Amino acid sequence: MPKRLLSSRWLPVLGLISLVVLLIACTPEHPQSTFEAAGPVAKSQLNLFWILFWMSLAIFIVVVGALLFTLFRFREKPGTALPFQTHGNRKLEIAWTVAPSLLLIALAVITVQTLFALDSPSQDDPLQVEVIAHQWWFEFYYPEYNVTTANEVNVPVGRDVAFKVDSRDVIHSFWVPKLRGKIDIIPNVTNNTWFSASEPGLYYGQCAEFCGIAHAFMKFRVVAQHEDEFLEWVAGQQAPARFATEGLASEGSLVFNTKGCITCHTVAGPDSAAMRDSRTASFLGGQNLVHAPNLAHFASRGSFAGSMFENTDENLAAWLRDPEGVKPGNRMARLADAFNNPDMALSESDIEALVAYLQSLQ
Ligand code: HEC
Ligand SMILES: [Cu+2]
Repeated sequence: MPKRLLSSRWLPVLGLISLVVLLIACTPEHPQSTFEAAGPVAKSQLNLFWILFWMSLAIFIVVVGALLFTLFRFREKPGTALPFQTHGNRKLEIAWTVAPSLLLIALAVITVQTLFALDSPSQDDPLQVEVIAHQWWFEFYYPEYNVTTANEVNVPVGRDVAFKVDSRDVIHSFWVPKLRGKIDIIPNVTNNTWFSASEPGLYYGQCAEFCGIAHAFMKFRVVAQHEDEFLEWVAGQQAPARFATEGLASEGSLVFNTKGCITCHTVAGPDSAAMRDSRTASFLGGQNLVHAPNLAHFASRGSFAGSMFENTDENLAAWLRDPEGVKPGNRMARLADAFNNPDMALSESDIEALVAYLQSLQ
C-alpha cells in the first residue's frame, strides 16, 4: 500500500475551508456578479455562458462516467484470466471524432451569432458617451450635451448607450459586470462598446486591467435613471457652476483658489473650453501632466476618488486631510508634492470651508 497522501486529520480542516468558501458565495448582495444580468447585453452573454456550461457539464458527466464505469467494472479481480486483447474499433473512433466536432461547430455558431448580435447597439439612436480612463479614475463626456463628469455615468433606462473608450495614460479596462463584459481601453486606440440597463439603479463598474499602484481603487458607477430624471440630471450638469457668495462655502471658494486646487481642477462649468477636462489638463513644472476630475457639479455625485468613497462630509474631509493615506498612490497626493507648494498644506478650518464649498457645487 502506498503511503496515504492525505492523512485523515487534515480532512476536517479541508472540509471546513471548502465550507467557508462555499458560504462566502451565499452573501445576499452581489454588486459585481455577472450572474445577475441587468440588461439585454449582459443577459445574452449570460445565456451563452449557461449554454456552454450545461453542455460542458453533460459531456463531463458522460466521459467521466464512462471512464469510472470502465475502471470499476473491468478492474482486476483475483483469479480472473487475462481478458481478450483487442486493438482499435473503427466505428467507435469515428463516433468520438464526429460527435465532438459537431458539438464544437454548434458552439461556434452560437458564439459567433452572439458576438455579431452584440457588436453594435440595437437601437438607431444610442446615447453617446466617451469614457476617458485616467490613473486612477474614470471621466465621462457626453458630446450630445457637452457635459463632463467623473466616477459616475448617468444613463437613461431602456436606452442603448454607446461608449467610446480611450485612455490618457496606460491600458485600462471598462467593466460593469451586471451590464456587459469587459472592453480594453488602450491609449491612442479607440474601442467601442455598448449596453443598456433594464431597471433604474446603481451598477458597479471596475477597471479590470492592472494599471498601476491604485488600480484596485479605480472603480465607477452606472446610475440608471428614468428618462425624465436623466434629463433633469443633464440640465443640472449643463447649468453654470454655482459660485458661493456667502458663508463658509464662500470662504471655501477662496481657499480653493488660493491653495492651488484650481491648478488641476476646474469648477468652471460643464465642459469649459479652457479646461476641456482633464483632456487638456494642466502642466506642472512643464513635465507632469495632471488630469483631474471636473468639480463643477461635484455635490451631484454620490461617490468620489474612483468611486472609492461615498460622498459624505466626513469622507471628503478625510480625503482633503490626507489623500495619500486614504487612496495610496493617487495623483492628487503625489503631484501636489511635485507642485512643490508648501502652502498646499491645509488647516482644519481650510478643510471645513472646502467641504462646505465643494458640497455646495450641486
Ligand atoms: C496636482 C493636481 C491636483 C491638485 C493641486 C489638487 N487636486 Fe484634487 N484631484 C486631483 C486628482 C488627480 C484627483 C483624482 C484622484 C483619484 O481619484 O485617484 C483629484 C480628486 C479630487 C477630488 C475628488 C473628485 C472626484 O469626483 O472624484 C476632490 C473633491 C478634490 N480632488 C479636491 C481638491 C481640492 C479641494 C484641492 C485643493 C486643496 C485639490 N483637489 C488639489 C488632482 C489635484
Ligand atoms: Cu486599472
